[in-house]
Amino acid sequence: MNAQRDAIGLNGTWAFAWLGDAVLSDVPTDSLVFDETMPVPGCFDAMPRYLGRRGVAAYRREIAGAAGRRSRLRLDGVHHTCRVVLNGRTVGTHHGGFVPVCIDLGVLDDRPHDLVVLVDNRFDSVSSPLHCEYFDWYHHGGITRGVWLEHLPDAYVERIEVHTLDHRSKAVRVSLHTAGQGEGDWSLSLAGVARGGGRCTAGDRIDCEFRADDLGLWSCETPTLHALTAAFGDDRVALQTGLRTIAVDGSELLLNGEPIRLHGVCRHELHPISGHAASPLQLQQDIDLLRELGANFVRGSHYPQHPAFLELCDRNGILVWSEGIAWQPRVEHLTDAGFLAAHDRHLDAMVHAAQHHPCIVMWGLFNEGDSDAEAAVPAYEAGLARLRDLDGSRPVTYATHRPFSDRCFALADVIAVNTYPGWYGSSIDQASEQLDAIADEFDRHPEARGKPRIVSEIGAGAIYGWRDPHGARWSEAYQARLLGTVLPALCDPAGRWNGVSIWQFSDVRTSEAVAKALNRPRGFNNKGLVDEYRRKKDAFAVVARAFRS
Ligand code: ADA
Repeated sequence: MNAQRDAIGLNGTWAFAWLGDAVLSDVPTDSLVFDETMPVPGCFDAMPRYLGRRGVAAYRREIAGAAGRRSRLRLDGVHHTCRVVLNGRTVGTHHGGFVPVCIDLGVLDDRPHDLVVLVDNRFDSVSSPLHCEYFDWYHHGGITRGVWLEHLPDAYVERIEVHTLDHRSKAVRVSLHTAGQGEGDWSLSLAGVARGGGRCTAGDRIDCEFRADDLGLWSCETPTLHALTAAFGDDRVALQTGLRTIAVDGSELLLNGEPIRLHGVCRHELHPISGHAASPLQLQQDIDLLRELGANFVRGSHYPQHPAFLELCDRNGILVWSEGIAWQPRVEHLTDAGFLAAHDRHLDAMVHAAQHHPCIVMWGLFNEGDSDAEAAVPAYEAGLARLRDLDGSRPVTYATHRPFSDRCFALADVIAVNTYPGWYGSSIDQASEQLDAIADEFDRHPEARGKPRIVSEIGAGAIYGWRDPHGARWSEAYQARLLGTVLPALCDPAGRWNGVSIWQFSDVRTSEAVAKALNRPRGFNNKGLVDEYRRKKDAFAVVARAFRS
């Protein structure tokens, strides 16, 4: 699914109909009146006329097939639930956003065919258990990422995995996963060096080793990329990848054998104008700000980031913690078969889509789950094992907010803690001491001791433009002072931490319920270093100094 083949882009203006309270599975698409238009990708509920609305919306356009080929629809993200109808017949359904979904449309002739994508952005713990209203961000709906029409031969390339085995000898293993029906010749080529030529059968996996002596390694300072192409039968795909190893060695995280310190931020993919549907320009603006900050790390909180954002991180040497969607999943979720099955499918889709990106430094799951409850341990065990099975070449982790009672440290390669000293329940004067107490606990803890550790969230709320001479809570000065106090210890190369991802990159809207319960002024989580329009707060310069020191 990560394969980039010649595909027809279906982005643009689609016909649109708002169906409100309709039941997604029952909507008869032949009688719908499409009296509006809507941009794709886009969040319909970020448009002024549908702000805050929840329900079913229908998008429609025509597509054409290609003689003798199967057509496949690829939606890179659709929220939260969708049903795809072709010429009046349902051809697929999908639950859960932030990951790609592919739907087989069968063999179509080259006349116009009627494609309707019905989306539902309501919360439903049964049909869409990974999206819940209580999460601390606003969940938008719509076709939020790109849409593509692929015309596939009978036998085709399904995906490609890249594992750098050794950064010294530059040994790389490329795995070609094939799918469809029949046989075909296969070949792989990395930076112009070709391998293969044998025949294989659709469904086979071909592992091929390259020794790329004269190719540059990928690193944060020199993010060299190389072209990788794969062919199987009449299908050919191309992508960019990089050669680098990531390993945990005792308490160090190593990139190409060298200890690395992670200096970064947690990033939501949210903007007041476009919701979750970031444009290429917005993604580039975020990258430019990250570079200005001197960040070498982004925690994709709390879901897989846009494929184009990962490409930009590849190109700009920014490491990414790619995280499956979750927010404080409780024992009742972590022991629920429906939730766990949906979560497994989500992890598979996340890793399959992004495995070849050199920027991804680790995989993560279950942000702030009930990792201190015995009943939750099997879910952590199974989820982290699944990530390792999907991709054994990267460390796995989860963010805990229970550093003194967590029961799952043994299962993680990197210990990650979310903590808010100086913000929730304490003052800035106590912050450094509180961080030290967590580091002491990790030094003592038999299962956390000796592993790399990062502070995966820390920060303070600041209302953009509130420059209070007293430096009171919610002022820009308070946030700047808090981060200026804690960052020196977190960024000290000889210190007790391997890195930090500040909460958070930009302010984001949260749900009404959370705004009320957690005291969120403006209905926003205001802990951004920039506000929701990416205007810098005072803390931005403080963080840039700490990251560059
Ligand atoms: C948690 C959570 C974040 C955010 C943060 C906060 O740590 O992981 O998503 O809600 O708290 O701002 O309080």
